Amino acid sequence: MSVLSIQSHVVHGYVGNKAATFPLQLLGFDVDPLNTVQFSNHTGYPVFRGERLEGTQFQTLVEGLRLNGLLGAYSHVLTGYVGRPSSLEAICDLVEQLKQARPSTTIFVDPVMGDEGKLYVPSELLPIYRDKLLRLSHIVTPNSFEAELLTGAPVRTAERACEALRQIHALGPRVVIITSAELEGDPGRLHLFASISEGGSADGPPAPSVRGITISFAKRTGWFTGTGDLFAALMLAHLGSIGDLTFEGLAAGCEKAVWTMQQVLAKTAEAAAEEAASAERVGDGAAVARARELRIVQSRDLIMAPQRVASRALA
Ligand code: PLP
Ligand code: PXL
Repeated sequence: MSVLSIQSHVVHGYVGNKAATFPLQLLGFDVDPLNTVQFSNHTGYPVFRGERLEGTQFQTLVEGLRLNGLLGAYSHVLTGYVGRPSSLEAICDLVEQLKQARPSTTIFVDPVMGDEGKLYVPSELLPIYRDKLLRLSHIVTPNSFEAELLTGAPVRTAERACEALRQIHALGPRVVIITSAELEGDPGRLHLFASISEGGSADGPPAPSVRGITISFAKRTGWFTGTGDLFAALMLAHLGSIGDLTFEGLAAGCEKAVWTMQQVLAKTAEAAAEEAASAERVGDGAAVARARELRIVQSRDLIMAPQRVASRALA
């Protein structure tokens, strides 16, 4: 199992490829990180420095891989934060090539666009995800804001979440996971909704049979950065190859990934509490951000031995 992981790199801290690579390795995957940006730290710090990869630089790296025959070796492609339309277009071209070189490659797309009502990428990325990359993908993990962007309507009730799952299936992917929706009348909790369209081929039109699950958990996001990136990596590892994936496998994968997220966030919150509070008192924003970095290395034993939370089947 080997993953081409197309995400950001930060020198300090744990977002993007820094959040995804080590957990994937712990779970038995070889990881080839292709870094879409190289920043000093994530953009939630008071300052950051660094550079974004140009579309042409991306293509140069891909060319090197192709000339050595390395593109056919990936069992999975994972895409995360991409800051430029030209890079996302180049990723669509690459995914098409990879699917030709090895049709069984699982294409896992985290359509990173924003959170809590705010876009943090150029708005030109939305039609490229919606009309192009999702069509090429097998598994997608939008948060509720991204699901709203992709479907054009709010996701604030369980009924609407189920409709959004079906609408996103119709854009191409066989598996859709809305990672965290806050529902009307249920503040302080988040809900994951996941579904698989069964019966069709991996690349055929979505089969009419769609089965889903939901998981509810206490809200802790917003406070941490990189949670979505870690979650996508865990999901990829626990779902395995799309060709072998069943409804039962989807449920088990989500239950394990959510359990691990809760453990990592609990460990992070515990370690951060004192440090972040004293940094906040003196108004040191960088120290607060640093205190809240995900404790991924410290969580290695938990990542390697996932337990399961409870899920409920959707009607
Ligand atoms: N926190 C927990 C406990 C989760 O289980 C998940 C995903 O299921 C997340 C955070 C990820 O949420 P987001 O994608 O909004 O960062
Ligand atoms: O986790 C999202 C993310 C990824 N990559 C970089 C970021 C952030 C969020 O701030 O700054 C570089």
